[in-house]
Amino acid sequence: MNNDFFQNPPELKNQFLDDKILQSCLEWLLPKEVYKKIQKHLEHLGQRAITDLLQYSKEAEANPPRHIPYDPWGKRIDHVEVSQAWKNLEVAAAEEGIVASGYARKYDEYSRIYQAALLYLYHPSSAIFSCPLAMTDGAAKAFELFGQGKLKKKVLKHLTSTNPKEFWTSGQWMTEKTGGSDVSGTSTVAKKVGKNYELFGTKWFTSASTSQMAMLLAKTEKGLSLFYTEVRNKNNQLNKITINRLKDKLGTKALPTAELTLNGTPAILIGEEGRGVKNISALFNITRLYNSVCATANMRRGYALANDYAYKRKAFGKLLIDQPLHGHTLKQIETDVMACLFFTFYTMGLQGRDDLGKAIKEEKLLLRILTPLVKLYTAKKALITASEVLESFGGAGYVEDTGLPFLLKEAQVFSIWEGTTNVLCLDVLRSMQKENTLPVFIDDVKQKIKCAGSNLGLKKYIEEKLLEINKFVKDYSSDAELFQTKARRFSFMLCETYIAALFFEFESKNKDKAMSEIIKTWLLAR
Ligand code: UCC
Repeated sequence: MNNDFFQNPPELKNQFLDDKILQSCLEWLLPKEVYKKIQKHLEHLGQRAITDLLQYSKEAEANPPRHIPYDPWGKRIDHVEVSQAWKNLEVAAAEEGIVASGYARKYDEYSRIYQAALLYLYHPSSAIFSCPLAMTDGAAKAFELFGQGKLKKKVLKHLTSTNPKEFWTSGQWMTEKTGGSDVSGTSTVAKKVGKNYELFGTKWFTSASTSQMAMLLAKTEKGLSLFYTEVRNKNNQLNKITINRLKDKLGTKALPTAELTLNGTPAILIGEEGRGVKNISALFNITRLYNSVCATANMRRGYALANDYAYKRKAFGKLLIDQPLHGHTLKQIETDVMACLFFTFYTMGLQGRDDLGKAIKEEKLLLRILTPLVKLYTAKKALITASEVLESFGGAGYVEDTGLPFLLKEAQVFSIWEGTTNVLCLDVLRSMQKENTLPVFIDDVKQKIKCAGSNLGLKKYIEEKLLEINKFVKDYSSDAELFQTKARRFSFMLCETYIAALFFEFESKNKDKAMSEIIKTWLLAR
């Protein structure tokens, strides 16, 4: 018996050049000249994702943050120590313009698609620094919509800077002990002092406790309202904030998520008083899109590793890739990556149009319903995919130092934070009831299958789904409670109908056989 036997580990290639699905999607969604202009940057980031960023990400994971409540002499300091690697990931995020690209709007309405591509390449090698970036972008959006005067200018300048020395990240402190889904139970109080406020309360889940600022909800006489606070004062001390402890989480280990208490923290009201939930929805609709991009990116990283390994590992006398069932399993993963990528990037494109005020009423409504849909769908798919990816490595997928379990632990968070699957399904119903989004959704799908596509199987599938959706609404909409119990099935049905419609439209323009094969496999699995 040869006891020198070992397996060759999976290797990653340039994460842009190696990703034909991403390239096809960008080719489809972007004008030629825009795609041409951004390719160099994507190639550069695709390379960083397998070199320095990957290394930082591993180091940041191996050196999680530490809360130091007191200095050696007994003074309360609440220092959160983070690794140099985590700091490097922040520098890289600023330099690469992950948030800034969405606001510099160099590529007009296509800037969000460009941003999505950057985030997609950055995220899997970021130790989830993408989380602070999501909240930063959300805060920038909230400021763009509701901010005023000098403060708006100052905050936007920091949040959208590409200079690491100027760049700020923002926290989003919503969750209290009563829970993260039903924020109506928020007990943090805002007391008016002069023109501004002081906040008192405890925030139970505050990701990115090292951010320079945070957006949060607190109660005033008129109800829940949205506030802005700077985490540190001019002397770089916490602004009347006590960090109680850091959370010990399943994954996202490098991310300093804290429980903290506000003891009169100075804050400024953003937007209309008493409209806190509505106003913060502008923020979490952005973080939900980030979540979708990152969930999809996690899937793609898993696929890249599993696929590479399948060309190296032999079992039963053949390479894994030549084992029909294993090869098919990998193809299924690839189809899910493509479905999630197309769904997410298309929705980001709508966000880009909305940012620029170019979205017409119907597009705004479409964006409203697609945002929870894409978030819930990609999050669930990411979890299933991560589990499948680990399995495709056999025992190695279950061993920590292969780095593979990381994919599964990270994937679990996507369906929890920024709205659980159920919360989002109910948001889909909310959007239908309050804003009548479904007719626009259906019209858009119908419009998409009017194009010159030739995939008749796909068209038939979509037409059947549209009938099913209609029947569903007819059967259940008179009984709100019953409709809620069916909301998951309904939401997933909407997602797959929309993905099919996107594929149909894509195929009418793109004749790449490899992409059509993936779409065929996707359809066969329905
Ligand atoms: O903070 C967290 C951790 C941060 C980590 C960030 C990671 C980022 C991703 C990283 C990628 C790698 S976790 C906490 C997350 N929590 C949430 O996301 C909240 C989840 N809960 C919900 O979404 C609920 O559905 C609530 C809070 C919105 C429900 O509250 P209410 O009070 O029952 O809401 P209402 O009364 O139904 O809605 C109040 C208003 C209504 O408008 P008006 O008043 O005009 O009728 C709604 O139509 O808000 C409107 N509204 C929305 N508008 C509610 N949801 C939305 C929406 N999504 N879009 C637009």
